[in-house]
Amino acid sequence: MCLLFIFLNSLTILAQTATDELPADKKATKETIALYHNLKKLLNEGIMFGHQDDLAYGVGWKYEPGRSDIKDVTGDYPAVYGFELGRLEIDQPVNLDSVPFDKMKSFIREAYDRGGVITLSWHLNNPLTGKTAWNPAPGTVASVLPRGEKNELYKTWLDKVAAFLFDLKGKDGEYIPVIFRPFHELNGDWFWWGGKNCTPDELKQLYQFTESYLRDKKNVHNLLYAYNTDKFYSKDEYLKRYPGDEWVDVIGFDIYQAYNTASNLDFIKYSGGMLATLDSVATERNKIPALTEFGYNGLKDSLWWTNTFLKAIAPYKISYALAWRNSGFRNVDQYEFYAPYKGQLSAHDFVEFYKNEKTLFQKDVTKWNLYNE
Ligand code: BMA
Repeated sequence: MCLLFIFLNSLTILAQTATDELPADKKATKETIALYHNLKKLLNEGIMFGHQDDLAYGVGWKYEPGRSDIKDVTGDYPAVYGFELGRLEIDQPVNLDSVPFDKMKSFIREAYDRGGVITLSWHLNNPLTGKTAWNPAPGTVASVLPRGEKNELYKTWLDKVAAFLFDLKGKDGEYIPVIFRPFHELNGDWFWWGGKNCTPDELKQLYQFTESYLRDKKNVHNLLYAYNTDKFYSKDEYLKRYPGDEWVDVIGFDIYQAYNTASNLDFIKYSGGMLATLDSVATERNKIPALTEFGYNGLKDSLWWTNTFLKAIAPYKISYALAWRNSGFRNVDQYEFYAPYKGQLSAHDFVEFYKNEKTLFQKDVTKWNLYNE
């Protein structure tokens, strides 16, 4: 009896610890905290499928209300919806992939109303040169940090991000929680914030400055923060630019089936190694692991979803996997799509992937009521 009491008591303590646990933003809204807890719980249920710009356009269509390539193929929406803020900072009405920001806000509200998860990336321009995110001019990160010549400019850019986030509200006026994924692929050399273009310490300061400005100065409290590398080869490399546990909620990396992971077998092998490392970092640091971007452009393998992708991800605990955007065909040889569309070669197999018990789509997560404890 007494032992049973102690056992039940310790279970209660464990349960309390889990629900008392807070994300990086200790003042996060209750919906954001609920999402944070539920994402952790869902790690035991399966992997949510996500798709960038899913509601905005697909292969051969743009801005058709309610449409989604994923829905065309499976009858259901993805569980996670990625959108992109690039060019918001320079007051453009449309982002760098031609999605109008006002439409983006409606898509976000629509996805949230269905109980979906929202994540935002930001390919922000280079503040030092005025060129794009892909302009790795030396000294850019230093120029953005406090006392740098572009710090004031950068703050005005963050003001615009904050204004965008304040405009995301649900039906009861609550702020819509968002997984914010700034400075992604931060170990690669192609973005001004990445790899050899700044020191690891500068990147950490940039991440921390950005987060504390949004959270503590602007009082944005509907964000979970994602730390996001590209491919990596060791735990040390993965953590080299990590800003610290107190700044991060979600940890992830991006991987495409291309270059040195172009074959199915290499993709399974390399992503498996990275996912194993990610899982162990997530467990040690109590973070939410995610495959923050993935894709096999053109999907030229009719069984890719079950024979390659599922084999690559199923052994691991991952909150979600976000397929990159279906921008479509420019001509027969020039195309960009990472999810199937109706009639596409891998569409049939994608339905099998959808039916697999490991994968979660909109209908699965709606039941979980992710924004309530
Ligand atoms: C890249 C490509 C580009 C796009 C950019 C930002 O991976 O999809 O076409 O402009 O992401 O979304």
